[in-house]
Amino acid sequence: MKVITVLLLFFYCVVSGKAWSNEYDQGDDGYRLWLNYTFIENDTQRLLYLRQIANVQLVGQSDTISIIDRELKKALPTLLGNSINWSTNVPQSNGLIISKANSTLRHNYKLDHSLKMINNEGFIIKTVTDQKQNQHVLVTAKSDIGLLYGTYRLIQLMQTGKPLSDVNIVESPKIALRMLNHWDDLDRHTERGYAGESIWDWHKLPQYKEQRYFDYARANASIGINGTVVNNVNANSLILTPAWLEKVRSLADIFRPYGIKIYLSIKFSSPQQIGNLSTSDPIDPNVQKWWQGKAAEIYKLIPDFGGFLVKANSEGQPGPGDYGRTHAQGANMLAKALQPYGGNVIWRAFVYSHEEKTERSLQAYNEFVPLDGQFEKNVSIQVKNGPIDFQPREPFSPMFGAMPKTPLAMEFQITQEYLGFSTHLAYLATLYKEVLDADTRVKGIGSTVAKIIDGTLVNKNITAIAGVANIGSDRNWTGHIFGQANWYAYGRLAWDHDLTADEIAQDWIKMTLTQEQSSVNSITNMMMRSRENIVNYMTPLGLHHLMDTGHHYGPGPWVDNLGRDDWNPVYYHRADDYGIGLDRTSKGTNAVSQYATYWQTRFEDPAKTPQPLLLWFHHLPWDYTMPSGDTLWNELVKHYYRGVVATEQMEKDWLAQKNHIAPHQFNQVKMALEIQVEEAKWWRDACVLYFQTYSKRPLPNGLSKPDKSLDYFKSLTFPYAPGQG
Ligand code: GCW
Repeated sequence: MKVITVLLLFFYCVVSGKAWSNEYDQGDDGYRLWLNYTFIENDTQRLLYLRQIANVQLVGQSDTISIIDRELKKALPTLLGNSINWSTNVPQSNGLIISKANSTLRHNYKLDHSLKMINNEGFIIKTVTDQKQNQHVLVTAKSDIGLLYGTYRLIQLMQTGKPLSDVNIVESPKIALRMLNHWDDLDRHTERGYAGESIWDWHKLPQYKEQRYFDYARANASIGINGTVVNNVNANSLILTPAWLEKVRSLADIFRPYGIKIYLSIKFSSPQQIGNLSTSDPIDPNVQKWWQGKAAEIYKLIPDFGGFLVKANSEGQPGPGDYGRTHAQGANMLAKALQPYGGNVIWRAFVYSHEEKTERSLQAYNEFVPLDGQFEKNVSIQVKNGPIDFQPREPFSPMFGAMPKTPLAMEFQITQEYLGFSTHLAYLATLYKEVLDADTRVKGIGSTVAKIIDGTLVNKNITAIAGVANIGSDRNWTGHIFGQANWYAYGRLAWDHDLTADEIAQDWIKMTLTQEQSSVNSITNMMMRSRENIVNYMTPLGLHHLMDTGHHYGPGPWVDNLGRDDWNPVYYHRADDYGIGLDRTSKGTNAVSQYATYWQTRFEDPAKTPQPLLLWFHHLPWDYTMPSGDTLWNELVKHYYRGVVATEQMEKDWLAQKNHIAPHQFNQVKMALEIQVEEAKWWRDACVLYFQTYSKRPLPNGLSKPDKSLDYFKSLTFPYAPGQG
């Protein structure tokens, strides 16, 4: 009897993936990410799927096809709670066919038109009827990788309860290089990483291939990420030595069948550091030869190596500027070394210098825009979404649209350096969308940032997008369960920037947390508001860079003693007895001049500047009248308080989901939210008290006073805060 009960219980757990019987069995701990193939509870939907695809024919032979095979064998029986018939022939009744487009398929199912619309990574998912009147779901593509992407999409449709009865999806990625950038050091420290150590255990590579590397590749492939830069842009030249290249090769071999190319961040001074040369000057023939030799060595090991990512002459990194050469001269020297093999150079535009007296937000544009047209065709310039540095909110970088002859890649930050590390719930798809959809107006209405990076506004050789990864050795990959949503959303948007943040959130929740619709709605709601909450309690109304020194953890608006002006928060908020904000109009730093006329006229005038960016562009008196009729001071304070109230609400909303979420996941988020509520108050109180020393005005009526003093907040130190540079 006992045995039967245990067996039944075991069976139930396996099938439902949802029974948590005791404290050691807490259900999903987050490791599975969105590839959570739980039994589809809805009987009608499940039966429908079973009728449609219980017979599967997978055609082809390659490592990628084997991955598809494994994925389907993992997903289908679990999702459907039933066994599936696998066959090498066309299903004799309704079924699923996965096959590259051959002439029979083209002819039988009239695929020619659809095939013309997809590129090599694209896929078609289509309901078709064969001569015997059987209905099949057909997944087809031009390549095995396309089939893999199509398979993941099919599984996603099922995980999210979408119908397969009349499906007709014809899709290709809108951007060619969809990359993750890991800021991982070779000693496993991760710069701005908050999810444990680096996932790369370099010491044990090349031989020891952790399961996590395969799971990483699988997760990325499932959302269409096809490139990864495995080491920090603050690079260590060791990565290019033979022993390390062997390690890199080992990872590249794992990633290849998942369609992921490996890239490396390189140190510009490598010829001196590891090549025994006396210079790294890009016009020196020996330096050029050294890089050519290095490229040859790399491609021998990794024939599909993606290329180099370069941070040069930025924050102390070496670069062509050390020899009086331009970024173009530096990038082109590397580009030429990679050209014989089809590799790319991705050169970062994140440069600023405090010797340069121009205000920081102008500097990247000033340095790069004059070089437009001078780069080799395999170079793209990677630009951070805003002109400063991944703040909770920034305007779009004026570089987008200003270099029509140069491919510009987007750099987003997925890791939450300035958004509460891995304890604050910040769904970043809303931030990404805000930037991608921003209309630069450089070529009239509709000149969105997305169209500039995907090459539709001006044709580009290379289209690319990068996300600074939030992945680490933590069991749940990203520290915060909701950090997974940002990895996921980044991938989905890199593939298709026309998706909405809302629909991506819903998919992610259904695939990761719960299928219960009321829960999905409530959690979507939390996610959609989460980033704005953070803006409110950290940097409302266009304020920015108020984070504390070095580690960027918590508030430090008072910091004014760092070696460089532009590392000090006071440089950015400029609070004084008169008012607050940085005047970037023509009367101030004139950063507005870098935008198209449409935006110049708006940003120049506080009444026309979008309110969320007000203090980014203007220094305004404390009594400035806001559109609400309130004073600027009152509005500012109210935003801070609103941010806290909304965070408390988010906590309540989460607690109400208890019965719908696996206990382990539920508790992780609950604990993080407790921290977040505390820290939201900390941000609010520290900032309000500090700004009050200038405004000298009382808090608006009805708001309770902070219970700690400004001195208390100033006294806090965090010597071992994670992720420091
Ligand atoms: O956001 C800043 C970070 C640095 C980082 C730099 C960059 C990798 O504080 O840690 O360095 O940007 O993007 O290069």
